[in-house]
Amino acid sequence: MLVMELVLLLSSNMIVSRHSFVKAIHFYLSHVIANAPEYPGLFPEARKQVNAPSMFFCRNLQTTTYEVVKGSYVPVTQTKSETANEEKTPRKLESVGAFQRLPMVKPSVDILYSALRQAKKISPTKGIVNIAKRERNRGARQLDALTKELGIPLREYLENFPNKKYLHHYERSLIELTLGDGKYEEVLGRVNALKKKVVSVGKEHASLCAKSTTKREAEERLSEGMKKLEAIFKLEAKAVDDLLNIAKTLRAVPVVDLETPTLCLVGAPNVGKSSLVRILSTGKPEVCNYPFTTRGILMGHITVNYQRFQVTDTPGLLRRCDDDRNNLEKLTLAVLSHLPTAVLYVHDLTGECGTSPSNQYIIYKEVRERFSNHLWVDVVSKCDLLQKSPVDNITEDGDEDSLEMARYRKAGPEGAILVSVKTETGLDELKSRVHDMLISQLDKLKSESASPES
Ligand SMILES: Nc1nc2c(ncn2[C@@H]2O[C@H](COP(=O)(O)OP(=O)(O)OP(=O)(O)O)[C@@H](O)[C@H]2O)c(=O)[nH]1
Ligand SMILES: [Mg+2]
Repeated sequence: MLVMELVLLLSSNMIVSRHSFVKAIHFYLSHVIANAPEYPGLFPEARKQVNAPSMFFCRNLQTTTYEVVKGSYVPVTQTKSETANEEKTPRKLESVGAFQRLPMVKPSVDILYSALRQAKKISPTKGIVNIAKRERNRGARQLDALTKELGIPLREYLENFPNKKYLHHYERSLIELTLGDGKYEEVLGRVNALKKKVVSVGKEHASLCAKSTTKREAEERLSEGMKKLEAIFKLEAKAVDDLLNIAKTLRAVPVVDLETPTLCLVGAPNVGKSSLVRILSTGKPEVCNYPFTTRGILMGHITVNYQRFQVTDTPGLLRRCDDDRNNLEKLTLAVLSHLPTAVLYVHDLTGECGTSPSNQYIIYKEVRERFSNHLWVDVVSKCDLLQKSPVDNITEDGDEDSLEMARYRKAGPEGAILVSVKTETGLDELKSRVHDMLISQLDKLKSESASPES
């Protein structure tokens, strides 16, 4: 680089005096030596300069000023515009509801056969008398039409399926957890590749057809192009059908309104969450005596004094670290992390559900701590089965943690309501506590949306 600068200087007649020539040589040598590790003490000021923009002592040579950007020198003009682009206000995250706006994807066979039908209807431009010309015109137009009919729906899907990074955090998590990590982008990538292939092959064959010299040649090229486009589309058609399934799955995810207070039922698997959702709301989730009956986020509604609230049933949480959690458990954590919910935490101390009270206590402590900013009500379920408490005597000589766990095993966390959906015990108190909490949640949401930060 420096040699080139020197040659440039020498050849451009810009070094007008002997003095400048000597200075140029000095400058060149100083840079070479300053960069040589074996001469650390030489030309200290040049050594300082090697990390600074090159300076030129000849008029008109330096046309732009340079500054350091990300460790390399970039002309200021370029830097400014680039930085301006980078500093553009980041695009706002979408609110929830993006899945309801997904385009309707047609099955790949429908796209293909409708495209073939439309293309075959195309007739040559009127007024062409020469048979060969007319035929090649027809062929090129049909191939062009087929390319468009196949490519346009794909382009529309690509434009209307949102970029995951602009989605609300909750919906982004739902995409990852319900479809699998990277699946969404992978399928869109395949659709994009198919679109590009269709366009390039379609164009190529249309142009070949347009160059035919005889009617027969034009017909052959048309038929060849049609077959090729059909084959290409069929080969990768699964990408379109995968996209259709993605849209179906995402559209089926319950719609959450962020401005409506939401009650979220949380607890270990099989503790009776769904049974309570059925009692408290319009939601009718499946109830079964095995863990992970609830395999997604289910929504119901409660109406109190004309005010509508949402209720979500969630999959159960097991005692394990986050890395080991399955996607169902991660869904529950995503709801708690990204939606403004009040929590109804369900504890089953009967030993029926499959998770021991001690393990439930550990899960509870962790979740309670992690989501300490949520409004919260605890409920001990299946109290019809709790004839005798599992721990009769709480020994006062244990440490504080074990005492707390012993108390938990006896009656759940402090203030928990004991309920049974079988005998209807405690349900009135539960409903009243839930309603109070949802009203408080409503006030909380109102004050948050009124605050300048929000
Ligand atoms: N005896 C009794 N059984 C109950 C009560 N509540 C729920 N059950 C039973 O407990 C089992 C689990 O109930 P679910 O409501 O499906 O529990 P869940 O927490 O939603 O379970 P997952 O969705 O698998 O996490 C079912 O067999 C219910 O009939 C109750 O109050 N008393
Ligand atoms: Mg359930």
